Amino acid sequence: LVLSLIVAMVGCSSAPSNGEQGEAGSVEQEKYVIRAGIGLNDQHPQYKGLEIFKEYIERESDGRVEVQLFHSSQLGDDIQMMEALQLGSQEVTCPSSAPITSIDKRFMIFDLPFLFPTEEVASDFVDGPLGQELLDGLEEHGLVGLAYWENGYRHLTNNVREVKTPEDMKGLKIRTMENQVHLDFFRALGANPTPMPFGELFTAMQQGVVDGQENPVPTIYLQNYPEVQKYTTLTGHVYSPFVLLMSKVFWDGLPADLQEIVQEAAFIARDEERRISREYTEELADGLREAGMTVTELTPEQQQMFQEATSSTVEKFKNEIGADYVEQVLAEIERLSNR
Ligand code: KDG
Repeated sequence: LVLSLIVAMVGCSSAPSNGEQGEAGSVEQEKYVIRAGIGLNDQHPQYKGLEIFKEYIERESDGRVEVQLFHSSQLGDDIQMMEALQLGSQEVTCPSSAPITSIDKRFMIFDLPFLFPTEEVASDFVDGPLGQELLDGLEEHGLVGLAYWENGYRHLTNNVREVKTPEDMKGLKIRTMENQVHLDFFRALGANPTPMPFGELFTAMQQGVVDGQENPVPTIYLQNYPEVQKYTTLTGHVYSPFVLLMSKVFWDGLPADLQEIVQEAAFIARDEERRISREYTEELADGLREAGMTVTELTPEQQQMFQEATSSTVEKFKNEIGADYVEQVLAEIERLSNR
């Protein structure tokens, strides 16, 4: 009786976690838990993508893998979550490419202003050989790049004045992502950039710590920025991809058949996430107007003024990233644009 009680107690306390087997001596297969955390909230296309990722993995693995989702920086900010992946204490995150530049500065190419003419060219680029090369380079830093999802073209919001030209940017305190190119870009426009994790942004705008920020339309709308911001200018200054990352420690411990399922899930969810993101981008510019914001579209001349005012950033970071590499990237974008 004592022996069977002990066996029962041990059985209860050893809920299988990553890579652990079920009860001793049983033929049960190993169980895995993937904790996936993001900064955006559960209304955003990124979270909808994660729901598809979860559903596919849990179904195809027959319950051998459980995927737990955390939004709104519940597990930390982008940089903290990437570090947790490197340590193996979290399994998945999906930052914008910008904070990844602290790991590999070649990711700065995505922060160069006015680089991608359309979303289609951007996604063809990231899904092509140069995008894959960047993902492959993450492995030596303890990260597996599963796929590029879409954040989209970033636009400016602020609470001080309508911005139509670089002149209107003078002195505005703008939150940027934690990224050198963005800082330089906003300094070149005469603004006063403040890098800050995404999770602190809403309160910073509410309390007037910053006057504004820049993010794609779905984020501006779904994170309720119209409550604390009056003006949106559709600058489209940068195209941000998301990078779906997995901890390499965790990946290496997954059996090959589960690795395959995870990779397939990343691609299936990517296609759907991009579709939803583009749909929301189209619909929600009007949503911003309905929510009381002044939404300003730039004329081609005004757009050109922004481009000229930030051309020094492109020149400066070309050398920092590697001139030959940047030339290769520009040639590929040119090729994809002219197909
Ligand atoms: O979930 C992603 C967010 O954490 C963040 O990357 C969003 O673009 C973003 C920003 O402005 O920080």
